[in-house]
Amino acid sequence: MAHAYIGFGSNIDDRLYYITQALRLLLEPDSVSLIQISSLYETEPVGYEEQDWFLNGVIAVETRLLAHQLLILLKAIEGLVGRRDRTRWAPREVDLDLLIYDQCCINTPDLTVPHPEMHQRNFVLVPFAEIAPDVRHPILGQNIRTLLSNLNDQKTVKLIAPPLKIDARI
Ligand code: A4P
Ligand code: MG
Repeated sequence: MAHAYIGFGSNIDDRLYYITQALRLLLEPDSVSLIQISSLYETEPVGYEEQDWFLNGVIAVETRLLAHQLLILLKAIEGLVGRRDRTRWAPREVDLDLLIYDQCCINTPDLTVPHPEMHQRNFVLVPFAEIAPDVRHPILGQNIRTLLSNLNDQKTVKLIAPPLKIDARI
């Protein structure tokens, strides 16, 4: 079994609905089980700034899927939840990013792990540090707590709700 960390985010319409649906679908098959889920954070947009604020969080899972299989599942769920194709960094119904997969370093056209921007983003590191501060970044060699304390990202990340209770059976 592998341990993986997945970032989730949404900044369109009913953000909570999209995130809840996506996480339910992810945990429905036996191949992915939830270990931990962070609180929900409302976050200022990074990159393209003329868009609504996001809801973001991070989950820890245990899975028998290989990293590429997990990515395929994440992309399929984004589609099922209703994500429409737009330009990169555009607003989205739901975005599921594979942040870390064990201590693997993967660099293929479809998949880069660890996620290449995770260590530069408050909206990833704040929820990640809440649930797994001691996880080591396989390339940078520092844990999540240290990456966060060294990060100088001025973007606002506000804690707004406790962890969602996901019932995969509903
Ligand atoms: N891909 C490669 N590696 C990965 C990975 N580790 N996890 C490929 C997920 N996908 C990965 O992704 C484009 C392609 O990346 C996929 O086809 C996959 O094969 P996408 O989700 O379709 O497009 P995107 O999300 O628009 O682009 P990208 O580069 O993934 O952007 P990010 O990094 O996801 O950033 N601000 C706030 N506050 N909160 C946010 O959540 N998100 C973004 C998007 C920008 N600003 C944000 C937020
Ligand atoms: Mg993405």
